[in-house]
Amino acid sequence: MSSDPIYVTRPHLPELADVLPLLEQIWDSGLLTNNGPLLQRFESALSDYLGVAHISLVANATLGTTLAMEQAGITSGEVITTPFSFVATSHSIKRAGATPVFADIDPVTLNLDPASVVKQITPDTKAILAVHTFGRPCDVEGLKDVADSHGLKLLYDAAHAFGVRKDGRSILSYGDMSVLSFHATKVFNTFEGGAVISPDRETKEGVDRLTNFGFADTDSVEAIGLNAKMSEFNAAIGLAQLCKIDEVLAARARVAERYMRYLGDVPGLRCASPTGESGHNHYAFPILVGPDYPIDRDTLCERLEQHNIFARKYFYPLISDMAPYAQLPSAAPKSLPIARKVAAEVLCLPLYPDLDEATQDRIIAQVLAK
Ligand code: T4K
Repeated sequence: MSSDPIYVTRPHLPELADVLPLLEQIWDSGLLTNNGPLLQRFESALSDYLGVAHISLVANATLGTTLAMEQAGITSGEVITTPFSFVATSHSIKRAGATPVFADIDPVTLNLDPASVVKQITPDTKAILAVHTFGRPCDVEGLKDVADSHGLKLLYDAAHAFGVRKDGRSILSYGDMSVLSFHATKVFNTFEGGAVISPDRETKEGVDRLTNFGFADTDSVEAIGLNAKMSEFNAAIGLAQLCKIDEVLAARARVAERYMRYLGDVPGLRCASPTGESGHNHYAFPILVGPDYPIDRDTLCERLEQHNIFARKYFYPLISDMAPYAQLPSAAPKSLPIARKVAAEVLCLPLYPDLDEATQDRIIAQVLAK
């Protein structure tokens, strides 16, 4: 049996044969960044693939979400968000100039619970920033009702949600704006990268300006933008990745379905991102290690590590327990009971397209061991 370390994810790399002609174009043209030809091609190809019209490519999702907040006018006041996410979600709110306010999550979807969001609304609330956690769609209708009835903007951190669809429609088309991540660890990667999805051309142009220092044209700067541009190299990787993305998604589904077959009925374990739902991208395979399982989550994680299997506690600790946020009133220990329980039980098992069955069997055997 191989003892090579098994990480929670292993980035999918494009075929070199698909990348090299694109790199040659960069070398020939000398155009390395600043809205170059490959970036424009990638934006258009992605727009066709995802079925959303207005995409702005960015350097990463953290900058993308910060700029989306700014473009939506959310630069002060409060933004209601989930504590059960990667810390970048709250950092983007703070970086845009607003304050995160944490609401609790739904125990089944692990996404922001609209009923808990309502309880946190104050006269200072400006927006909701929800996360399609592990690629599972939020209650988009419930959140829209809350946002509409209180005059709030609704933005989605869709870092995990590449290719996810709901009712035949891209999940990225819900809400005011959405932001994808193309980080190495994501379903679709450009090494580093991301995209902001806007509802119309005018909003997209606003995001594009903010991404490029606020330049409207060579002679005029209209906003205090950032440098959040994607380079031609990352765009080349993205174009090459698109050639194989359907195979990647199918391979992820096979791995997830196999986990489900072996772990779906284990007493005390809940597979929290069920397979079989249409429009799923199998971003991760989170299990919840409950009190009826023979050992607790941390002990299971350590047991796996002893066998060179590096599952990850995404997302523990909660963002609301991290130093920059722990003093906020909405982060109080008695708040957020469901998020707290989930964070104490969650463990994401390794899932990536070329996880072979023998390696997956090693993981499953350790989860099932008495
Ligand atoms: N919103 C949400 C909900 C997010 O999950 C994220 C990012 C963001 C926003 C922000 O998106 P970006 O600004 O990054 O576009 C990782 C990623 O760095 C982070 O992007 C991701 N979420 C988060 C969930 O995971 P770490 O610190 O846990 O990653 P790391 O380096 O420990 O990698 C995990 C495992 O992956 C490693 O054990 C080995 C493997 N790996 C990783 C990399 C980077 C590789 O095999 N190759 C690699 O190149 O944060």
